[in-house]
Amino acid sequence: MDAPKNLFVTRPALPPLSEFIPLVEKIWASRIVTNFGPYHVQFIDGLRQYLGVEHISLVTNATVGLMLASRALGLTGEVITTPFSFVATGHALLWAGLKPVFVDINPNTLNIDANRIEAAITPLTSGIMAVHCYGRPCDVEAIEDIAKRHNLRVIYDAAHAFGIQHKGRSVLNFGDHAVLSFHATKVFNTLEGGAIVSRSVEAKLRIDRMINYGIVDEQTVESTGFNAKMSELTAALGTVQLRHIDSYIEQRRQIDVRYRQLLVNIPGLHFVHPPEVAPSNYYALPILIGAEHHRSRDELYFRLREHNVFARRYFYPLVSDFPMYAEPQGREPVMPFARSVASRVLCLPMFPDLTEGEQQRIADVIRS
Ligand code: T4K
Repeated sequence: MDAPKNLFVTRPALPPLSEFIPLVEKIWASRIVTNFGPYHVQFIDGLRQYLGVEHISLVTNATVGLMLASRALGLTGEVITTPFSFVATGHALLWAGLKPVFVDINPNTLNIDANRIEAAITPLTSGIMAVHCYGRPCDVEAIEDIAKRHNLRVIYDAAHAFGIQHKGRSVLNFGDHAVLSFHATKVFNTLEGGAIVSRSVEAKLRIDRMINYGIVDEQTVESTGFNAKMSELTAALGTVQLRHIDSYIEQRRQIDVRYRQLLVNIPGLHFVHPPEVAPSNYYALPILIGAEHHRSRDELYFRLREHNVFARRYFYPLVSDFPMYAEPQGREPVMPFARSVASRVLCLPMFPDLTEGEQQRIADVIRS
């Protein structure tokens, strides 16, 4: 008998190739292939409308976006952040020459616990980099209040937060900058890519120069900028993906509903997000495996792998546990909630074309 098909934690949603090819032909004919060409402009317009944000700059990926946003804001010294994220969040700070200071998470939202931020502020703190983990909004009002009172800048790592609304407006409108990822693994993807959302036209202009070596004009360079420009091919793909994003999210919603039916009443298996939490983009399907489950989280992870189901422990280990973040002995941050969640979390396959049969297969392995 053939081995069952590999089911990965995610699979990029791609539009019909026939929709993309005519755009590639136009790019080939025009020879305008990068440096803020017509598809770049068109993609920005589409995103502004879809997301409900004013000022957007396109970048090659979110990691570089986070790094450049930190530089553009002139952050120095220490930046308060969450340990429960993909390693890119911390790495972007290190690349910007900053020291990440890790603060524990709220065990319900898995986002940085705003109530613990003030205790971590020192005279060296210049900013906060918070993550809307799995697309669930941070406590943006509390963070804004703290930032105002302590004169700190705020960057949201919104890699997971495409299309997320908070109290009737885009969550991307909070903070000095919010940074999206359009990586293949994301709800909205352009293979690689990302965007930086700015609060003002001046801030956007600073970012636009920052992603183009700091160039103002042929004779003027205002900052030590970088090259983070999105190519025309990527931007063109983005314009096509925008036509399909609503259906991708709807398919994800249906998968989320089915998982909750298939995995109901399993002792020790808890969904991170209650079903009533809305609106979501259904970026991931994180579950927590507690002591009452008949397997540990890692036993379940390996059991699924034996059946060709490649669930992932996002985010384990904690960012703060990687060697480049090590603190001298006795000065390690104490973060019991983040540590506990990292030891129990498992993200199940979640992508638009996951079939009912495949979901049943995953549920059968978990129950067996
Ligand atoms: N901030 C946060 C909070 C993030 O989660 C991320 C990225 C970033 C910042 C940085 O964003 P970017 O700089 O990437 O724009 C993946 C992604 O590479 C990464 O973008 C993502 N977060 C992270 C959560 O997941 P890996 O190393 O776990 O990916 P990988 O290659 O193991 O892929 C996961 C599964 O996806 C594979 O098992 C199969 C499937 N897959 C993957 C790719 C790349 C495909 O089916 N096709 C593909 O082309 O990091």
